[in-house]
Amino acid sequence: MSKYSGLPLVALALAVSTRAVASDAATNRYIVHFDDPVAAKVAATEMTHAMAQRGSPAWHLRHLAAGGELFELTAVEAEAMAASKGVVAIEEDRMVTPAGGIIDSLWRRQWYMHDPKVGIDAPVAWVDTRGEGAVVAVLDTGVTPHPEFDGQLLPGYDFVTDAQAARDGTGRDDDPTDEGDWTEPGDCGARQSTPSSWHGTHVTGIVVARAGNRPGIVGVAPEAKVVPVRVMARCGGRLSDVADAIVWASGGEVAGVPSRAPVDVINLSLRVPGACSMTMQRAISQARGRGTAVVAAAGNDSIKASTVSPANCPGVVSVAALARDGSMAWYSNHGDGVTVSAPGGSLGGMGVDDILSSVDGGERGRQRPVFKYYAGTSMAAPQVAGLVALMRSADPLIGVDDITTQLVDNARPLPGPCPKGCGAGLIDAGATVNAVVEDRVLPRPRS
Ligand SMILES: [Ca+2]
Ligand SMILES: [Ca+2]
Repeated sequence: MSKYSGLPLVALALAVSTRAVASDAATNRYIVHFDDPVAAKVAATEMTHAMAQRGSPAWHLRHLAAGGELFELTAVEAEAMAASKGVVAIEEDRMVTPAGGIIDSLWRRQWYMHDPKVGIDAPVAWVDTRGEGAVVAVLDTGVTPHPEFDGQLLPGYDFVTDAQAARDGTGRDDDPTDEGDWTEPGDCGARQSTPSSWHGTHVTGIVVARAGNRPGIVGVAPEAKVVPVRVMARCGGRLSDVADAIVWASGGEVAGVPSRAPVDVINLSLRVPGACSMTMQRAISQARGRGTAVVAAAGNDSIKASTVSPANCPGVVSVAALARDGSMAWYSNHGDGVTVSAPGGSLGGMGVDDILSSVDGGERGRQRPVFKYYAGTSMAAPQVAGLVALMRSADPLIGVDDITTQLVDNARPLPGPCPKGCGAGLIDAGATVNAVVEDRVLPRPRS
């Protein structure tokens, strides 16, 4: 007869599942706290002896540095111990999971982040880093206020020289807010009017939407920062403004604009038909020379990526789009000009098969922050830019060429057909960041 068996059972912070109680022999780990820490070890040893004498599959494992004795116990022994003299609490030694849970309510709709077959496997990368210390410049239509951007943005700039297209009454200025790119019939050579796209807000959310605020989404690099740079407005933007913005974001001098430190990566979800212009190539080469990686959308023209710029500019990581089933998206540019692929959405009328991110709800001007599904290589590229931010966070010294190599070497085989060419395959954030971390520890051989 045990010396504890006759005592009344009083549960003191005892977390015993009903399943554990049902099986007398099953053991679990418990941390036992005694009112007298000095006497605790002695008491623990005595209890172990007592349990051993009555043949219980339970034992004392060790003393915890913060106080408390770790036991392997059956539920019956745990209940008895809870009632023992000098025991003030018994707690289950619970499993702790990395990075906590994701509470953002729209997370499950972000298939592009976590789908086992066609997602980029972002949560695996987050075990190592969520992008702390890395900076991404998004050269786009600007940004609108959104709860997903609270604390996520660094000061940006408006590089749109055309004040009329910009709709803010000024040329260049330090406010990158998107004023809307809606069009009237006849604008931009189109017969019909179009609503504002809030394109830059969508792209920015994919990179850096905050984690842990509900309701909402999570960006690929939620602890990184975005520098919003406005280069497009009504009817698009000028090559000259984009080139200046690339120089500025990468730490170069642009007349009349206060310079900034080079960002880690520039995202260009934009394209112009034709060969890579000297203007674009010079800007991109300078940026890379200052250590800034450049990621560009392959384009949505269903043609060869090598025929649109800046996807075809040397040194650029160009990104094709995959549909929900893992095959090449029907609209995506493709072929030799593609470096890697990322989910871009099916664009088949089913919104849920597209890419969910942040936008404004206004048809013309800004109204309120919302979330919408968009599809395109514009949505695929910022997933790669976000991954580059994770890579730079894991290894701030990784060079622009090694970034491309790691993205290519760690891409997964395409989950679906792409006979026209989708580059090295589907980016794999987990594998890529793991490889960068490994190479950071072990010096990489250089030729
Ligand atoms: Ca302006
Ligand atoms: Ca969020």
